[in-house]
Amino acid sequence: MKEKVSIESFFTSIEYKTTATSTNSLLMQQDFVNHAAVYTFNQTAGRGRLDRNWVTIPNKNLALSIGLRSLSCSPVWITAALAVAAINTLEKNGLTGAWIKWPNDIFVGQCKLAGILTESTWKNNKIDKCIAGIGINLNSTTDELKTSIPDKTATSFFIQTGKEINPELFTNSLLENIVDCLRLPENGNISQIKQLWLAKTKLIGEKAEISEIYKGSSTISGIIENIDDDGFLYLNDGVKTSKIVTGDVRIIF
Ligand code: BT5
Repeated sequence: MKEKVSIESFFTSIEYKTTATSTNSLLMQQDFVNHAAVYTFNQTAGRGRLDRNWVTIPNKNLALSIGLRSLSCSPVWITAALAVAAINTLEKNGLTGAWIKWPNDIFVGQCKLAGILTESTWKNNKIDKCIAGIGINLNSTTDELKTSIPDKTATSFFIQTGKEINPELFTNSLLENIVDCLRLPENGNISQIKQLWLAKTKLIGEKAEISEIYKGSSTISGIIENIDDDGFLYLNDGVKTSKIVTGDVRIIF
């Protein structure tokens, strides 16, 4: 077991913003040293993958991004570390049953509670900055989410537990868990974080439909067999196994 590292010694800066357009975009523009974190409870132009919108109900939900200069593993496992850390934090605060939906979502049942966006910039064929941002619905109500999010599958900590949570305390605890999880991969060895990730995902062995977003959203369905060390998913459609690079997964319950 590694000795614990405090968030203050891991991050060279932890910045709280009363409002921000997108915490990922903020860190993209900053010339931070080592590791930095930025968070707000009022993100006005949150981004998902493929320029989709990420909605933050003002002062109810968390938008947090971390920026890393040196990586001990590929960005896929940074996303995984954030997801595992988020689930650990939710569990510690009494929300059980949250699970990771590959590649970047946290669900409870069939509803989305959080999403992660990991982006990198490159210099001299090396990653210069890796920015991983997580949006978590904390205290929003069913009505607030229903009126703001088009696909109507969103949920929150409050909806799931019936309890409001102190966003500041949650953020602090999440950052502590993030530091613990980010320190697991060493020299590219991702076995520990992969094991934890696998324990928190429901996907392996499940019947699913996947739309492969970079292939004109063509859809394939079958049984999810595996995820490899590069974070790619393997789906068997009954005839053959295909490698899925990225996509939107729907488990067929
Ligand atoms: C994501 O994209 O789920 C990644 C979201 C990352 C947000 C964080 S917040 C901090 C940082 N700063 C940013 O600007 N972004 C990151 P994707 O898998 O593409 O899912 C986007 C879809 O989720 C949308 O098209 C909606 O259908 C749905 N959605 C949007 N807001 C939601 C919310 N608050 N709760 C649940 N679902 C939501």
